[in-house]
Amino acid sequence: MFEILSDKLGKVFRLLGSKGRLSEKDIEDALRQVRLALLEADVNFKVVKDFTTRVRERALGAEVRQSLTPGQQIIKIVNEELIATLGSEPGRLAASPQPPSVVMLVGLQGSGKTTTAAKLALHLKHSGQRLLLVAADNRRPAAIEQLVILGKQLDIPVYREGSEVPSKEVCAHALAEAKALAANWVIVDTAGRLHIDEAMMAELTQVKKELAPDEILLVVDAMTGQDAVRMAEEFHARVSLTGLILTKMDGDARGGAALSIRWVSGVPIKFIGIGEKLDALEPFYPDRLASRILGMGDVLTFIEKAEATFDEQQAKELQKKVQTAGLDLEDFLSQLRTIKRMGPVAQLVEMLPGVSQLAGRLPEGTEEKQLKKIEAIILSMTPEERHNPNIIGGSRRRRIARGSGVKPQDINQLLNQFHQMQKLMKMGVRGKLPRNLMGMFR
Ligand SMILES: Nc1nc2c(ncn2[C@@H]2O[C@H](COP(=O)(O)OP(=O)(O)OP(=O)(O)O)[C@@H](O)[C@H]2O)c(=O)[nH]1
Ligand SMILES: [Mg+2]
Repeated sequence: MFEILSDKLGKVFRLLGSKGRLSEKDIEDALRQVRLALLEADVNFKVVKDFTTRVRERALGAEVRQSLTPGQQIIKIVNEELIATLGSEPGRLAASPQPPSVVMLVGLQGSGKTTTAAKLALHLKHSGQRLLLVAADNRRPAAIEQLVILGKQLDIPVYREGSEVPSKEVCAHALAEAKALAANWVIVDTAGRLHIDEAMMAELTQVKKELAPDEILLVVDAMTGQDAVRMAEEFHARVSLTGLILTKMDGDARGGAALSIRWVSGVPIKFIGIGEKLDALEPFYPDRLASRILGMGDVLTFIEKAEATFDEQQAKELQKKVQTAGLDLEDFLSQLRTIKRMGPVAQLVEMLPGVSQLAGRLPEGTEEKQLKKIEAIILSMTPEERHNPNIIGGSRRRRIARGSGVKPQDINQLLNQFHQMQKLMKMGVRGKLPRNLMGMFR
């Protein structure tokens, strides 16, 4: 969903990262690009305006100017402000102190309420909860059947009555049934309409009164863009929502709804639906979505892992070296060994943005082999060559190739990768660690 936006932001950041010092103009230019990218992604203009104001204030402040890696600092600020826009808290359901906890799902026709009711039930069942699903959509008999079928698939009981019984009564009876079954969560599917209208709101208000739900979640189709945002505002004004579930996040919409809805409506996003299957529901983590949008994949997890392995002192020394003398192949080798200590390369590579695709094309074990090869080459060099690879000419190359059992071209390739990595390292050691890895598999 966020590919285009991700792509555009990636370009802006690469440009920023390639500069040592940033002038005010560099920052303004970058911000203009970020703003355009967000508007093109259909993000609400007020959200864009607010967001860029916050980022500008911080980007022009001391935090960035005093930093040795201003490009990185700006990415960090964008990431943090993006998280703030998405709502800093991860999505969680409020449980009632007196079970059962009641979740009421509302939304327009076709937004995914019935599917989401089943998904949510499965999600809670996985964490050991006892569920009751309630078919309170009596607008058409098929809607009741749909939930009953889903309940059967999941082996979760569904409370239903005939479609002539008013929803309000169905709900009252369902609560009694939940107590009888000792269910601690009740999930209620309600009827949707094509448009918000009085009849719909009146019915929802009645059902709400009957249920006294702990959560009233609006199910919105993320594919509908800014309509979804307006919908959330309107529903919230009428029935006081406690949260949002964005469905069809697996679709190819531009992502504007997801990015605007929290900020505009003030209602937190609690879950996202990412497919038609019943396990395609995820709790909403603003930080994860932000890093996905910034094209950082699971880099944060990766950096944490790397930091844990890479001892603090070693990292500092390396950073100092990069800023003064530059990095040599000895450092490259020690970094390589650190990476090896971090575990199976394939698993690490999967966490890296863009690389997982590449890794998918490599035959199993290739990365490890590649690492061994690089290690052999560097070990066949003299300390002088490792420190200053520029002196490696034709005859030295042949000698190293013989010593490590590779072709002279392999040495060229390694040296090219090393130069690329050197450039990246100059932009900041820690944040760029994952990219160094990438360089080696190119
Ligand atoms: N790709 C995708 N499809 C979804 C998702 N959630 C729901 N759907 C599909 O959206 C369609 C409508 O889903 P329903 O759950 O029937 O929607 P509803 O809100 O209950 O609809 P009404 O009861 O008619 O108001 C179905 O085809 C679902 O499979 C999702 O996260 N991703
Ligand atoms: Mg339905």
